[in-house]
Amino acid sequence: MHTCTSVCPYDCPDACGLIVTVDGGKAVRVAGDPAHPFTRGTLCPKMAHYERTVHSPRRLTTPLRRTGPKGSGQFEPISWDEALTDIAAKWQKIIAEKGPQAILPYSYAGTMGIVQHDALHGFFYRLGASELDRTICAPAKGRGFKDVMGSTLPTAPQAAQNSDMIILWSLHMLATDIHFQHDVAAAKKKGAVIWCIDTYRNRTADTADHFIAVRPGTDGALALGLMHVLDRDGLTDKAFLKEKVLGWEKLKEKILPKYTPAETERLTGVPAADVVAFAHAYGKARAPFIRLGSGQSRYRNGATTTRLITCLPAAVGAWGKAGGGLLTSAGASKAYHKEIVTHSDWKRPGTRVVNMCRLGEALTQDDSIRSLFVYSSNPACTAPDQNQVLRGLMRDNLFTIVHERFMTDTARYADIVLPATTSLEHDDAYYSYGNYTIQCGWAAIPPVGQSRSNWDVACGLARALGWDEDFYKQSAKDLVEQLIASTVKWPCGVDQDCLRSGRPTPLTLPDDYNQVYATKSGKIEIYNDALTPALPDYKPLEEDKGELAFINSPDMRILDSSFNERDELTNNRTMVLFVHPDDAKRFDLHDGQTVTLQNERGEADFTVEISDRTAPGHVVSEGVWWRERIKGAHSVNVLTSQRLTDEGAGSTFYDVRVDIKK
Ligand SMILES: Nc1nc2c(c(=O)[nH]1)N[C@H]1C(S)=C(S)[C@@H](COP(=O)(O)OP(=O)(O)OC[C@H]3O[C@@H](n4cnc5c(=O)[nH]c(N)nc54)[C@H](O)[C@@H]3O)O[C@H]1N2
Ligand SMILES: Nc1nc2c(c(=O)[nH]1)N[C@H]1C(S)=C(S)[C@@H](COP(=O)(O)OP(=O)(O)OC[C@H]3O[C@@H](n4cnc5c(=O)[nH]c(N)nc54)[C@H](O)[C@@H]3O)O[C@H]1N2
Ligand code: SF4
Ligand SMILES: [Mo]
Repeated sequence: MHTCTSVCPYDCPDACGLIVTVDGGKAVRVAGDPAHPFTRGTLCPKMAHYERTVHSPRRLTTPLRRTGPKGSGQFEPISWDEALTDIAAKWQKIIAEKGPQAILPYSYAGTMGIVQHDALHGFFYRLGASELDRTICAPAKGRGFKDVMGSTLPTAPQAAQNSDMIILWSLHMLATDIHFQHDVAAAKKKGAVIWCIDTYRNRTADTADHFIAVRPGTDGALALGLMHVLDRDGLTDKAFLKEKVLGWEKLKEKILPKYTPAETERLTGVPAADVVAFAHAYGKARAPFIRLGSGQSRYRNGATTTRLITCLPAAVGAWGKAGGGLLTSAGASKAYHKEIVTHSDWKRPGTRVVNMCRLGEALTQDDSIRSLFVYSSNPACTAPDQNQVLRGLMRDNLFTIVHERFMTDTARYADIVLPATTSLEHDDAYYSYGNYTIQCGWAAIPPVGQSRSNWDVACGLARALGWDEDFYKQSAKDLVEQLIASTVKWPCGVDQDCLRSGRPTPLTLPDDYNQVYATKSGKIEIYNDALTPALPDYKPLEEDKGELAFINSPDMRILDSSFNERDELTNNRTMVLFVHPDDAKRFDLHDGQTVTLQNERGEADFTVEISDRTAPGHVVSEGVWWRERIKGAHSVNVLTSQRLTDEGAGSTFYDVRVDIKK
């Protein structure tokens, strides 16, 4: 029995450090690493028993070939050689008949490790396949921040310990960023006041001192209403605005006058008195800190909304005050030269690019895509417009390969399934997008069954296709070594020995990182003439049909579709719908009843829970569940649309209206 360090591989901002106990080639215990500067020795409930995922009886352990109809889940085991030879032969035929762009890779962040995440990117560029625009998460949030701040590094989360006002803005901290709680608690001890801004009162809101409920997609108006009051009541930092900010006077003159507290209330549903109280608290705080999640960005106005919220710290000069600032996504990935793995230089100009939010459309509008290779993602569950995605996956002339750890909703539709390793079985280099830590995770146990890593699959496919590139003769470990070496470019240096040892490696930030602004003008750009409009204004959502707004928030027990494999985490209580008592009366609904929500894309069944956590006119359901976990097998993504955001071409998962089926 021995212990070793590792990293949580999931698409979670915390990127926790793990201590893994290994006995006889098996992981028997997983704990949080006390030496990790953000994990601080605790894990979330999902990862507390990661060994149950790693050694789950549900693990795929051999390649499979489909024997029944698509989607039936009927397969027979085959060898890796047969699987790779079969894939290469079918692809060569498709390429000869239709060209390489008839092949589409589809992947996201099932693992965040750079090598395994990007392992096949270069392979598909080299093949000449259609490219995938990886937009499913929150590119609109990234763009909205960048519009104002350029490539300035967002504030480190630990800085919030010195804040006197922390705002959890569309961030379900207890589900999605649980370790930030340590910093919030430390600040609270010193007297900080915690605010939470969300569309419904989730369990994170229960931990805050003040809760502001906004109407979905209207936070841009709220930000403008706050700036109106800050200006009106003399609470802006005039010296900071004059010296460090571009465009405040223009915003003040042209945009802010209309956003009176009364108008803000009309647009957002936040009572005018609360708008004023919130603005006064923000304007009077010594060092206010905003931790901005992604919720506000998953609407067609999502980038603009984020852009407007990003103007707030500038208005009060919060940047550069110890404890103040704003954190969207930390910039720790910048420590590595990812191109070592990704090889974007192998892209062929003019290649078709498919937006991953529009997979349903891409597979059904015509049959130009003849093969789909899915890895590190489960689009039959997590992509919007599920009915259209499933129609696409049912196509007889689509050759689908899924590289997975489990028989997911998507794997069920595959022609060939390939078994994937978990993070404890392969080498990788990790970074966090919620704090400034990087770390290597070296394989702790041998692969379970015949599973292979993404990198090994890339090398196997290259061999099967007769490629002789030296690149594919390297091991994942070789690539991790090169990534470690590439960290020399981090401005304050990186302790490479620490990184190589597998221990959590904090990235030192320049002292002035929140006082020097990496924009074209060198100032914070409220006015940005590279954009149309150069001055941001709230863009109301044009309302679709449907009596109710439908909010889908993360569930604490699962992470996107991951952890659905764990029976003990997912049992009971999936697809619960919070309905406000007024709506329950209006639609004659009672607790525990099954209700069907519908819109033009489809319908799904939920169990009603009458609750004042939500507001009248808004219904809420938490989690994206595997189809086998829910009644009727229609998940929330039957209701979501393939519409894209204003900038970044991102997903709009929360921009949904529904009716109750009578
Ligand atoms: N347990 C768990 N952890 C996760 C995930 C998970 O599914 N489960 N997913 C992982 C991934 S991939 C990501 S990207 C992150 C996401 O992490 P977050 O950024 O925290 O999550 P979001 O899904 O954007 O939702 C956050 C909150 O935004 C609220 N919201 C929705 N619309 C609006 C709005 O218009 N205004 C405001 N103010 N709030 C709104 C939702 O109700 C929700 O409470 O979490 C990661 N971690
Ligand atoms: N309705 C609704 N839908 C959503 C969201 C929402 O809030 N609401 N959130 C959206 C967001 S933010 C995101 S990021 C997406 C994420 O959606 P997905 O990309 O589907 O997310 P994950 O559940 O992270 O991972 C998918 C799969 O990767 C597999 N995997 C893990 N490690 C490896 C590996 O090393 N190799 C291979 N080959 N596979 C591996 C896991 O077994 C898992 O089944 O979902 C989106 N969908
Ligand atoms: S909080 Fe996130 S990074 Fe940490 S163990 Fe849980 S899922 Fe992994
Ligand atoms: Mo995400």
